[in-house]
Amino acid sequence: MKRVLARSILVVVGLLVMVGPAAAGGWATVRLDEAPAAVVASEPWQFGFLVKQHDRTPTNDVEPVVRAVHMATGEVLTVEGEQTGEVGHFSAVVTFPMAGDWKWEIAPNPFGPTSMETLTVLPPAAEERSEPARMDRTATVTLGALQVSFTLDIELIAADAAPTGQRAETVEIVITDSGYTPSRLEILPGTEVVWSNQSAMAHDVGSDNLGFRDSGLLDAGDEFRQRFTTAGTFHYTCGPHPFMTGTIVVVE
Ligand SMILES: [Cu+2]
Repeated sequence: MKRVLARSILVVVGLLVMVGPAAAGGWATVRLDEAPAAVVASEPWQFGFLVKQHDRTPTNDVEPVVRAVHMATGEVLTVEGEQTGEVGHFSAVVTFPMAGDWKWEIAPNPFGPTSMETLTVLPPAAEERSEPARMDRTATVTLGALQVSFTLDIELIAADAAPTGQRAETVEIVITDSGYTPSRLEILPGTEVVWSNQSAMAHDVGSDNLGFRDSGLLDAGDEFRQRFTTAGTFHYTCGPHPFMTGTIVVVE
């Protein structure tokens, strides 16, 4: 009899451990004080953010970690947040080592992360010196910028000229509190996917690997658009509610 009782207690303890974080209050959101302005590589960027349990109650009882991944190289950067000011408010300083697109998230441990809108970090401003080597580099950068704006112009003209019927398709995924609908979507390359948050709560769309840019937190009624140009399978998850998952399959 004693042994049976002991085993039952062990089972109960085991269950409690498994539901621990969920029972302790489930989930939290992280919102930046303000949208990032121009963030430049090699320059410290300080920002503040608010952590709210259930997107409602500010809490200091978390250990926020900022995690960023460079989309082209996979380089990872982590920084801890520090509590400052009102309850639930933290700040952090991040210095991105290189320019480019950085996926990033803030995880208010023990709660799951909120993924932030993917950030394009700018290259450091060209230093104005007269050394020949630096002049060369500046010229290359300027040429690159010219090429970019040139390409954009062509795309705009093409979009205007194309008859409606020939425009690339747009497909909608509806976000509700029970998940993404449809949760699995097959599309052709060039299709634009629009996630539309039709729930009363905030959710996000964060690609699991480096598949596509993240949405950042989407409030009720917000949309996030992403065009898929290359074939592949792209899994994504809602940071605050990791049971919400979806898959985009781009078929050739
Ligand atoms: Cu969600």
